[in-house]
Amino acid sequence: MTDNNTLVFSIALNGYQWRYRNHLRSHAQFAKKFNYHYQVVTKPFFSKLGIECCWLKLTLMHNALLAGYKHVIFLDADAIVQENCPSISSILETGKDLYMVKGYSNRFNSGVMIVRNSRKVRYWLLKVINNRENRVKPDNDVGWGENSHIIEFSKGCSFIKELPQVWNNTYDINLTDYIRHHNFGPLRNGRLDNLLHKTIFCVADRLVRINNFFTKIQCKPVRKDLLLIETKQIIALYPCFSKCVLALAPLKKSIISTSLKAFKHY
Ligand SMILES: [Mn+2]
Repeated sequence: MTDNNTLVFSIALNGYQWRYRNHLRSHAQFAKKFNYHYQVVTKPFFSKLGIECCWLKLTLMHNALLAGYKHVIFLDADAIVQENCPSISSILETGKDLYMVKGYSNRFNSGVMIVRNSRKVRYWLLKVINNRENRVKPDNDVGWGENSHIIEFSKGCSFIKELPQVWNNTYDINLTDYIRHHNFGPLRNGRLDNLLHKTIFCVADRLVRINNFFTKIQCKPVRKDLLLIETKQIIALYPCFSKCVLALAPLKKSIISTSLKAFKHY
């Protein structure tokens, strides 16, 4: 079965474009196989958000849903889609709009997110984004990025479905999986690989600190809305986040304007 109203996207900034090029190629092949629309975001090459650029996955996903995609699949740049990965039609269930897998700490991992467009899920995404400055409970904290908030706000959500580990395998080296995610878990075991990832991670973090330092000494106002600024820049560069290329039924204008009002809180 093919679905031409589905978007597969990934974000690869701060050197991930180069480091994970083979992983990104596997995303494109998967999308092509099922006739999904595919977009990898590789610009701006360096994000001023540094390691916090992962929040862009949520703002861009929200925009793609507003643009009218029926389904949106987000894949972390360090996730590789295997050739045996089936179409998402095999997992979709009535009443379930967000599909994720739990990692080795038994908490949801946001490296693979499959979304069915609904008012509920769009509202939920905005809620998570708008709470990004607020602390999460220690049990839900993973230390950085948006994953902690995803874990916190997933609790008690009836429209979220936990998928089997094959859809985002972060720790079982022997599993015949569909998507293998080389995050900080046991699947990333090469010393050189770890070093490379750490270097990219630290450089991105330092660049942001240096930039913030110069902003301070130049007495420029700190741009708290950097996430919104970069989201807008990316939307201008990549039309699929503002206009569904193959949309059959774009969302009604009234829904879009309501959601855009909520966006102002970014
Ligand atoms: Mn990852």
